[in-house]
Amino acid sequence: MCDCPATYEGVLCEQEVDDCAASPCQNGGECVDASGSYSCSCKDGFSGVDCERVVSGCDDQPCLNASTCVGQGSAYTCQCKPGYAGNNCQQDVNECATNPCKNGALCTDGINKYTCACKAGYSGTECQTDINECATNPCKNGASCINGVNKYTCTCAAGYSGTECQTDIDECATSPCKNGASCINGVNKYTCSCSNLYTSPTCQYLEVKLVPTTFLGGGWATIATDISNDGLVLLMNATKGSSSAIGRLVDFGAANSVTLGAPYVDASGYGINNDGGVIVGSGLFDSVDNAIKIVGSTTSTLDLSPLGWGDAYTVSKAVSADGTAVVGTISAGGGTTAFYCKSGQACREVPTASSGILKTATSVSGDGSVVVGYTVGSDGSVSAWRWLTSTAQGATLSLPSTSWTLSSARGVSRNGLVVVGGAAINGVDHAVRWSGTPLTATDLGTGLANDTSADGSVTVGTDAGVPTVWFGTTRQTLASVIGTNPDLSGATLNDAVAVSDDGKVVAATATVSGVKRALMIRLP
Ligand SMILES: [Ca+2]
Ligand SMILES: [Ca+2]
Ligand SMILES: [Ca+2]
Repeated sequence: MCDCPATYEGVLCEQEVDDCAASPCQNGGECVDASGSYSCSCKDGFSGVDCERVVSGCDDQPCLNASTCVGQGSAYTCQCKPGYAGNNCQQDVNECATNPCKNGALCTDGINKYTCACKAGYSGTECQTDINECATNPCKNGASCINGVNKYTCTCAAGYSGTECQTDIDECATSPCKNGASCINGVNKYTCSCSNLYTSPTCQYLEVKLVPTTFLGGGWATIATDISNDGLVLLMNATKGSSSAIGRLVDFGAANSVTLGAPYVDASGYGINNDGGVIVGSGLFDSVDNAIKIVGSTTSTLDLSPLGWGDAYTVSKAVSADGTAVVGTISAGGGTTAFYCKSGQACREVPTASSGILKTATSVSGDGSVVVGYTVGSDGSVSAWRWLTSTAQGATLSLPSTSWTLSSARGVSRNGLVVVGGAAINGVDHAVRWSGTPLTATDLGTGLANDTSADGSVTVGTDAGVPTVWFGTTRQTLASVIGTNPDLSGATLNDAVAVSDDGKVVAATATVSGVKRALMIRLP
């Protein structure tokens, strides 16, 4: 018996072993025998030494990015993770491709996601939200806020400025207040704190006040006749048809009428005392004008009986600042003379050296001790006089030369030392001031002076219908002193009749739309 090598068999070891005998090839694989071995020729779809293994398309791990491979024989399908695409899931899907980011935001592609980098002013995942910059109420002082892109715009309320309207505009910055007035900055306005010389709103104008056309219900002309020594009360006559009434304008304020006691009907006022508490003039009673004195609300006729002129026309022309002395005229039988009535004394006729057919007392000093006026002679001469009531007789005011004629005294200063009036110089009317010791006439230029301040330094009058002011002997038209004042728009100044003791307030009359209107004027 032969001991055969491993790959042979048979009695004589003549036969090679058939290694395919055991059919090692699976799945239909064909076995090919060899010496001591075999090989399998596999059918399609199988592999391995014995064709034992089914061939798969996934064998080469074609699916990328952690996708799942599903083999179908040699074919395969990749089941991609979210965010990938392609047969082998090799492609990172561009989630930015659909432009998901709004309002100009920058899109950054990620794995199964995108990230939006918003432009300033936007928020939200997709930058879809316009941030409301007004939400924090950045606009101050009542401004309205307009929401913009990455910004806000404030529309300021009037009077404010700045990005956030935080600044109160200084309306005083332009120095709108004139004549040294202080300016108070307000909200969208300023207020000028005027000295009492000037009027609001900008203190640009000297204060003036016309008697309103509504005085006594309207339709009355008003004519200034005097001003109280303290400058607070303007006295005026109001006329309408044949009616006349006394009115006053108090401290540039409201005008009111002076109520007459019975039995007076119509009345006119010509003189007022220091504070306006005493008014003198004439009141109609029994069809005759009577010299009256109004103290407070009491009207009385002056008792002129010692003068013996009977039922004459009598008129009070002026009253002393202290209210105790009244001067005026008595007219009867074609003549007129002047009277002087002092409280506690019988009334007297004014004694003067000059005699004539008309003697008028025009003014009296503060304490009633000095009276001035003028006398018209039967020859047409006119002479000014001044009477110190402590003396027996008044003296004619001297004139410097024979070329001066027709002198008249119209006003006397409170201290009695300065007399103003007029005279004809070479036949031309001139304003005159008598002052000094002895009283000496000074030519103030053409015109007529009506009144002067307490010390005689400020004189008012009229030159050919143009109201005039003299500061000392320097003359100016009243209009030029006032300047262009809107309160006098359309007004033509006619006359300046009186000035306060301090020389600061003038009583005057203007014509507005054909109607006379009294006014107070503040001087600088
Ligand atoms: Ca992606
Ligand atoms: Ca916004
Ligand atoms: Ca302001």
